[in-house]
Amino acid sequence: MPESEQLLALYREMLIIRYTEEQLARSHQMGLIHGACHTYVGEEAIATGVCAHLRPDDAVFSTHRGHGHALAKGVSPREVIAELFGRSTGCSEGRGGSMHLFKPEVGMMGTSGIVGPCILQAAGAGYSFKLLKSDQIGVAFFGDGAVNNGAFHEGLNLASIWKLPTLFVCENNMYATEVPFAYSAGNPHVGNRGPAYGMKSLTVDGNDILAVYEAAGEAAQRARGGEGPTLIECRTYRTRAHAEGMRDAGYRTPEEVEEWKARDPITRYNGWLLENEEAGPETLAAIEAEVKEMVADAEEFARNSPWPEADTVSEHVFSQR
Ligand SMILES: Cc1ncc(C[n+]2csc(CCOP(=O)(O)OP(=O)(O)O)c2C)c(N)n1
Repeated sequence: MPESEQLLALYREMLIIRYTEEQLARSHQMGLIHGACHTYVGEEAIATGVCAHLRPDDAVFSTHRGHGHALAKGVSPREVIAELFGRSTGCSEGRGGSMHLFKPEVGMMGTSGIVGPCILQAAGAGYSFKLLKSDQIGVAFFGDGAVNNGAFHEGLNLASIWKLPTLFVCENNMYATEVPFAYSAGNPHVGNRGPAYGMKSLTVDGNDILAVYEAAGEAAQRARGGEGPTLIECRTYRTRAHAEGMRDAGYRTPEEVEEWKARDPITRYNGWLLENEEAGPETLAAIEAEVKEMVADAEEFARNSPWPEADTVSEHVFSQR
């Protein structure tokens, strides 16, 4: 069980992700976001619980639904929102948008519009760390839509035979765009695929921050201790449409969405903190107010930030090193 201070830090981090995503959804409706915007609403416990065990020199490789990963890994709401607004103050200087959130200084090695390769990149990072004999770890976040991609097989097998310090975190939200995982997978479980690769595997309730925290802590410790990779399946649900502006009907029922909203990870954790007397309502309300203000400030900062200068267009195209 985390210490009291850490319990509240987890709550705060989930709120940073939630409020940033809700702000981004509003900004998208206002036409401020250029390019796609896939929000992480409903899945906040996963990035929060995993990244709580990571250091800035650990490497995270993410997906198209990656704002939460970037925020939990230490990219600020200002840098994330400004990046989606295409402004020069964004973490990728406004050149990438939602699917190119990079900040190597804190180990955020990129979100990506391509489903699957983050699994191989995280295995590659694990291989580098092993060669360097460091205790850093590589982490891949990916959806259920990635696990029947060849990258999953190749990445997990390689990590297993070379005992790479890598965490493979599957965010199984039951759908890949509008395709139910139960339809596209002969084996509709992810967690039980680990043993097929000779790999430790865990399946957790991805809407339970403490369950994710515990599983990720165990996996991170194994990786740092040279015991190899772990596959973690986190069962969860996205409660907004696949991407902002997309229709959200025909492939799932409103009742199913409501059922999952009732299992909201933040509301649930709020109740747990109160019930277990880890915090009083005033403390939690103060955290909420502080985070709301932080996100409002980030939006204003982003909106007032300059666009990249046109004559810098060819910068950052080739590495100077
Ligand atoms: C290699 C590749 N194939 C297909 C797509 C189109 N695509 C974009 S998002 C998506 C669904 C991904 O589902 P999942 O991995 O479960 O993540 P989720 O959106 O549910 O978080 C697909 C198929 C893509 N971006 N890349």
